[in-house]
Amino acid sequence: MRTRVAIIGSGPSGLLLGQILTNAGIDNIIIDRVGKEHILARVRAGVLEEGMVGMLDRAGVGARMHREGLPHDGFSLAFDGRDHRIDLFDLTGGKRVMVYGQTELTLDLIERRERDGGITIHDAANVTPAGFDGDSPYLTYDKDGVSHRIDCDFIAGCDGFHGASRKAVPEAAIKTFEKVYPFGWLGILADVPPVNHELIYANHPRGFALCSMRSNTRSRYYVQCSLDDTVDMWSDDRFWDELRRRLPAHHAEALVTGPSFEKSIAPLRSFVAEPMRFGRLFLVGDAAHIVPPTGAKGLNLAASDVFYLIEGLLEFYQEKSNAGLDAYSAKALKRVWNAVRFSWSMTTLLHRFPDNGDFGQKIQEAELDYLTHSRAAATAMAENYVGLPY
Ligand code: FAS
Ligand code: PHB
Repeated sequence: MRTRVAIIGSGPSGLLLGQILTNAGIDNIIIDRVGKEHILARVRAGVLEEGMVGMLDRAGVGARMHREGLPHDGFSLAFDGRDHRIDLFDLTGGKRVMVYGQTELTLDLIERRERDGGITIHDAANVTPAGFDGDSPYLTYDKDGVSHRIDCDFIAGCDGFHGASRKAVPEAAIKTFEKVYPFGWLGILADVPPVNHELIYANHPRGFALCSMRSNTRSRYYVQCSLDDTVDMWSDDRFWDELRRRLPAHHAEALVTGPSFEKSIAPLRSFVAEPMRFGRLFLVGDAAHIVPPTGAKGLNLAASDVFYLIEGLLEFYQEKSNAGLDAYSAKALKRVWNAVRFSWSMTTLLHRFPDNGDFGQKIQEAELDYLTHSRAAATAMAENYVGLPY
């Protein structure tokens, strides 16, 4: 087989890149090691920056998001028994975020690709990028006991943190930066109305909690938990009780509970690989960087990576210029590090760290108090939350 751009990974990065390439008439193949059902069963992000909304519109898959998504003009910080709204729309001069589940946008992208007849190879084993240090890169993979090869002009490594792309890069050619946080997020989905019309990020001495949603009838809640915890240690009753204890009383009393239908624990880390380009291999999204979900940046960074890579590929094919591809890594990393910093700062501000002690809790509460009384401080948080420009 031969294509222009071979994309490893059929998550949001790979699907978004593939669709915009297809719309531009640039041939591409997506290959993934799992099936569509597995991809759609993953529950992840929920908050989209305007940049991501724009990229989904550009891909031609924004209709259901605009119909069913929830535009949010603000969120609340809860601490010391009270909460305070961060008015994103006012503080950023009219910007907002869109609440729309990653699962839904992934389905929208998959269905559009299928309608367009785009090639996606699922359940491919041993996907291996090769030859990307020259002008004739290719992939090899196994499927149904047969080995295959795809020759291409470029390889996009959209295969997430545990993927094959970054691992195919010679160790001497890549530098990684990592910080692992000493706790995880226990998340549930339940078909109950959200406790609030906007998100609530809670700092409590017992630990962080987040009240989010997928619709006006489906809630997404998280509590900080120990890395030693397992899902079966957390009954629904224990979860709801702990969430109530971490929220201000008026929210705890209003909380509508019910049976969860999804429950998982995610570890938190900050990770960046530099550079994000190796000859004709480009790392995109989680393959290149991971952020703690506290700042709602992970999925949104995938969109800005795709934006910069698309710029470079269109210039290459339409103007015979390498300038955009040569600029990809530096442009993407500048925005990545800003998001890594913001996600780190939100995580540091809102979570209970084992070695912080009471002094650390008081410092967090002082910073939260400053945030809720200083327009300058709130503006800095707001402009990072809605997303810095591409
Ligand atoms: P993805 O990991 O989504 O997709 C990678 C794809 O590559 C997968 O389909 C995988 O099967 C495939 N793949 C992997 N290895 C392969 C190989 N060797 N060969 C072929 N295919 C391979 N972000 C937020 O903003 N908010 C959140 O609340 C949030 N929660 C998260 C919870 C979890 C448990 C995780 C892991 C991430 C979470 N994220 C969150 C971040 C998440 O949304 C990512 O940013 C987003 O999925 C990035 O998309 P991709 O880069 O496409 O990577
Ligand atoms: C979610 O709805 O899953 C979500 C929202 C905001 C975050 C993290 C996760 O910061």
